[in-house]
Parts: sequence; structure tokens; C-alpha cells
Amino acid sequence: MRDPLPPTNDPDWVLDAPGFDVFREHGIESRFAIGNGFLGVRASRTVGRGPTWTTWQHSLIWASWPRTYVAGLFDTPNTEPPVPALVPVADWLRVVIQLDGQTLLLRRGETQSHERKLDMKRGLLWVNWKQRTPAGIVVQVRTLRLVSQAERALGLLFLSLELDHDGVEVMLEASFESAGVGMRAMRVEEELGVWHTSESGKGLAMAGSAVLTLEDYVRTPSAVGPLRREWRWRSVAGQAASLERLLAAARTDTPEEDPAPLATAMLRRAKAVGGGAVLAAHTAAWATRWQLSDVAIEGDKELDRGLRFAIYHLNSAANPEDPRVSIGARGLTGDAYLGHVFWDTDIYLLPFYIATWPEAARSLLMYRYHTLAGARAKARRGGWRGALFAWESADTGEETTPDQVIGPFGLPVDVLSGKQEQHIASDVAYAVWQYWRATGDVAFLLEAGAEILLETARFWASRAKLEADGRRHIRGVIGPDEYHEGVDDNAYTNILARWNIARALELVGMLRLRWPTRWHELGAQLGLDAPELALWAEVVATLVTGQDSATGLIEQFAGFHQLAPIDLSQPEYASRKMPMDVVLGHDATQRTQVVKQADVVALLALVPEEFDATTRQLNYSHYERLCSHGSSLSRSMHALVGARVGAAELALRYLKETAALDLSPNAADSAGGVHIAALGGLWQAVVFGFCGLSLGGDKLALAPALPADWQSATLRVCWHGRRVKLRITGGGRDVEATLEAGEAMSLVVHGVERMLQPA
Ligand code: IFM
Repeated sequence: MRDPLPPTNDPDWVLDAPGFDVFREHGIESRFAIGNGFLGVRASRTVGRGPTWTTWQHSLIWASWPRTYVAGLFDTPNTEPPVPALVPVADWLRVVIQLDGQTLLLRRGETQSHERKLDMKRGLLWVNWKQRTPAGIVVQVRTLRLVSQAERALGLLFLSLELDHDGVEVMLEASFESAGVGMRAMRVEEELGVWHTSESGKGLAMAGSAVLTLEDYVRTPSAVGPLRREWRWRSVAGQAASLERLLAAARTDTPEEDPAPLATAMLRRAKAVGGGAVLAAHTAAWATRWQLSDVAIEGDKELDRGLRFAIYHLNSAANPEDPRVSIGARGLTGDAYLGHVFWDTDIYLLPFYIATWPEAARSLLMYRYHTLAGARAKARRGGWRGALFAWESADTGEETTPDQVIGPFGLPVDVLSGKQEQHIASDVAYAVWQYWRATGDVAFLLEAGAEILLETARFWASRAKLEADGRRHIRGVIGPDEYHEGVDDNAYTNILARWNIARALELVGMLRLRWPTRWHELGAQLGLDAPELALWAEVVATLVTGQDSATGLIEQFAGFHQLAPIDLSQPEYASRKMPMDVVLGHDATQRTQVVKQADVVALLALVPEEFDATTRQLNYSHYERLCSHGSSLSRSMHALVGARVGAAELALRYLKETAALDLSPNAADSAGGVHIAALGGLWQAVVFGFCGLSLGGDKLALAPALPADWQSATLRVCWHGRRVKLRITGGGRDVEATLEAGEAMSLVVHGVERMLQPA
């Protein structure tokens, strides 16, 4: 192939998966996925996919899971439980090749080489495959694919095919393959398909073109069908056939809208400029993303790569242009969690976008704003006021947590988090406040952010009940530690609820002073009056926190200290292959002080200013020992807080374990998609932990303490419309700051304020 862009071999930027092992396939397909926040495509092979497996139960499972996802395309198909799921769309990358009538398959003949490379710098995936067929023909197939970071509707595939034999009858078919899950085809034409979801009334159009070039001549297809083209020719040894496929996709959210005109117009434009120009615009857009978001660590190559991998997926997951979608627990890289949006986005991902891509952060918060009606309805259903966001959210803001799932032993397990994991209300409020503090985006605050803060505060004030002890309590919840259900006064929940109400009161003061007209409108619209605000202040003053005033120890929830102690370093637990709740069983877990994931530790990470240094240290070491890290979200929080409280060695271990989650060779867990929250957590542990950056104060501040092996850490952050480059050396003592864009500003380093002037 005349490579439109040859793969780079720079190990700092390229992930390599040499060989083909059917057992690794699902994990690689997730890890090497490409995405742009609108389209997400797993790294399944284009030609001659992996075989299906026969399991020991004599059923078939797919060895390859080719998936293209369109953000926001949710439907409630005929599944159990009946919750909305992200609907996979037709596979636009499918190519079938036949040589003398025999289909080219990986398992047919001998695979001489097979390699996939993910170029994280340019958001490109290459596959290079050499196969010797049973007839002795050596075939080389090379593909390059992207979904455009410049024009999110567009996808592109280049394929080159070369044979070492003359005279072979070659057939190449480029078609769309239905993913087969409940989309109704409304129109399928030569270059256009339009589908409707069966229940949710959404529309999808995919317009696609395919052009085959042989010896510099564009070949006319020998057969053309609906979204299908086929070419036939006789091979000449060493002659490369090149296929270029373009895709343009559009989603609509109501049955009245037709997505076809948009998709066809986009395709027309892309065809007019050609694949080369689409590729160039895409790589330029990626260059901009990296310019703003790269974090380089000198002194730890593996971590540096892990961080790049994290930033690659974070940049692939967001779409600043669509405030109606958010990022699901596995981004657009796999089916796990059905595309549902959790607190993962608000707490684990938002900080990355706030600091590096404020437009994307705003869009994600606007998604929450657009789901306020659902959040209000959920609060009402529970008998409360204000807004309680869905624990699992899809497109409308309705609660979409399934009531039951099939557990590890094939039996149904009740899921209570949809009803009880209410900290989601303050998680969203927290993200709104962080965004506001770091950007000073007044328009957002007045249009959307204020309403979220006020309505979540109102929820908490109605949720916290005054009891005989003269204190307010929040009973019957699940904290981030999901092992303990129906608990009272979970410290994470209560302290963040108090924080949420306090910020809302602060906001009211600010609105009254700076934007009185808006305050009058909003106050009237929400029916907020003086007695209600007085109640909020009373809740802030009386809400139980679970903190022992004498020792500073926080009780994770009422009665936690009385549960059976556990020593997770015991060999039977330390060598476990299953999560602790499976090892102990559901009921014993409830009675034991085993923590699933960062809970009090997450609280220390989010609101460190609520506690003094001794309290932070004490609680970190107390709860770190009890945590079994039964969720991929856990370790990064332990790394972040560990770095802040001076437990550098432990923090570094957690950081490396987080980085390895999706990158270790046997990352079987990644089959359902990459753990995007952990990737966001990794970024936070480095930037907020070791680099000690804080975005929430009046001034941008940092107090770094780098691990001994790191010679430097270099990063960029956005702050109130400015862009600052920070290079940290000397273990954290020395900070070189450059104001790359925007007006002069203050920067506080290790407590000392400096003025930064434009470079
Ligand atoms: O949101 C998380 C939760 O905290 C732990 N279980 C998985 C969810 C989705 O990542």
C-alpha cells in the first residue's frame, strides 16, 4: 500500500499487540478502541474475524466483538431487566476477501504475522496481517482506521491487499453488517442506511462510500447492493489494491427528525475533500488535544505510557458538541454497564476535562442539567424535594439501574444502588462547583449550574431528618463502599451533602450580590424562600458527620466500628481470586469491616479542606487497611490521597496498579470496555496527588512532592481562560510555570504567591 500515513514506531506513543491469541481478543478490542465522543469503535479485525468459540456447555460465544457505538443511541430492547442500553450500530468496517472462491480467514492456513498498533498520538489503529492460505498464497492485508476528532460524524478506513501470486481470482466485498439488536431498518440504499430504535424513537443514519483503486485506477464495482460493493479481479503478484471507505453518521432523538440529510451531506463533503484530507484534519485535531492535555513523567517510562494511554482514552471519550450525552462507565469501548453514566463521570472524569478541555466539561455538565427533570421525579418518588440524579443514567435522566442482575454463580442478585446510592446528587453538584471555580464560566453558572446546586441542596435538606438527639440524620443509603447496604449516616454521603448545601448557600449570597436579577428569577422559579434557606443553614449546622471529635477518626457509617474486624493481609484473603463479597458471601460481608472501594478515602480526596492534616493521615491509614479494592475506581483514590498525606510509596504502588488495570497482558477484565473512571483517577492521582495541583481555590495552586524516581513532571492546565504550562523538578521543590495563553495571573507554589505574565 502506498501508506497514507505510515505507522510510527515511537514506543512512547504506540501500543503494540503482536500476534493473535483468541483469548486476548476481547481485551485488545477494548484497549485499542478508537473514539471521538460521538462514535466509538472497538479494535476488532476488519477482515476474517476471530472464530466463534464452543464453550464447555456447548454454546457458542463470540471470539471477536465488533462494535461501533453512537453516543446517546439508547433503547430498551427486549432484554431482562428492561433498562435502556446503548445500541450497537451496523458494522461499517466489514470486508470479506475471497481468493479463488475461498474466504480469507485467520484460522484457515498459516498466520505468518499479525500485528495491531494503536497510535495514541494521532488516534489511529493499524492492523498488519500476513497469511499463507491452504493453497499456498501469501496475502498481506493492512488497514488503518480512524473516527475523526475534527468532524465527529466521520469514520475512515484504508485497506491495502497484496498477494504474492499472479492470476488468483480475487473478490473483495465491503459491506455493512447489522449488529442485530433491535434496530429497525427504515431505508437501505446504495450509500445510505437509516434505522430507528424499536422503543425510544431515535433515528440513526449511516452514509458510507467505498472506492477501490488498482494500479492507480479506480475500479468499477462488479456488483453493487444496499450498503454493499463488490469487486473482482485477477491478481498480479506484488500489486496492491487499495480500498478507501468513508462513513458519516447522524443521530436524531425524536421520530419526527430525519437523520439522513445530515449524514448524506457530511458524506458528500468528506468525499469531495477525500480520505487524505479527512485524515489530515483528524491528526491535526489530535495534535491540539495532546498540546493541551499531555502529562509527561521523566523517570518512569511505564507509568508515563500508562498515563498517555489514560489521556488517549479520556480524549477519545468526550464530545464538547453534544450536551445531550455523557460518558458511560466504559466510554464507547465495550458493552459493560450498557453505556450507563455513573458518578464515575462527575467525580473521576470531570476534573481531567475541567483542567484540559473546559468545553467538554461544560457539555458533560449540561448533560446533567438536561436530566434535571428525571432527577426531580426521582426525588419526588422517594418523598423528597429537589433533585436526586439517577444512579445509572442513560439519555433521559430516568433511573436506569437494573433491580436485579445475574451474579457470579448464575443466580439473580438484587441491586439496591439505584434506590440507595444517593451520593450521586452531591457528586454532580461537586463537579458543577469545581468547573465554576476553575473556569469562572458565569454563563454556565447562571444558565444551568446554579439550578443544579440549588436543587441538589434542596434534596439533601429534605432528606436529612431531625431526630430526637437534636441532630439531622440520613438513613438507609449506600455509600461508595457498595458492600454495605441500607446504612445510616454514611460519612461520605453526609459530609458531601453538608458541603453541597453550604455551597448552595454561598451561591445564593453570590447571586444576590452579583446577579440579583437572575437570583430573583431563579428564586421565584424554584420557589425558594427565606424559611427554606434558614432550614438549609440549620441542616448544615446539625447534620451528623460520623467524626469522633476526640480522635478525629471518621466512622464510615453508624455502627461500622462495631462490625467484625478483618485482616486483609491474611493469606486466605491476600491470595483470593474473587472479590471479597464473593469470598465472604453477601450477609457476612455486611457484618464485616471490609470496604469495597475508597469511601472515607474518597471523601478525603474530594474535600481535604474539611479536615486537618492529622485527621487526613489517621483516616487514610485506618481505611486503607480495610479496603479490598473490589472496584476499579478504588486504587486511584488511594494513590491520590496517599500522595497528599505523604504515604508516597503506597501511593506509587496504587498508581502503578491503576495504570496496569487495562494494560496488563492478561487484562481479561477489559473485555467489556476500558475502565475509564480508573483512567481519569490515574490522571488525578498524578496531577492532584503527586503534582499537588488544586483547581478549587481562589487561585491556581500547587504543592508538588514527586516520587524519588521522577526527574520531572510536565503538564498543562486551563484556568479561567488561561493556559499554563507547569514543569516540576527537584522532587517537587522547583516549578517552572509558563503562561502560554491569557492574561497575567497569580500562581501559588508551596504557599508562595507569584505573578505569571504572558510568555
Ligand atoms: O460507579 C461504579 C461503582 O462505584 C462501582 N461499581 C462500578 C460502577 C461503574 O463503574
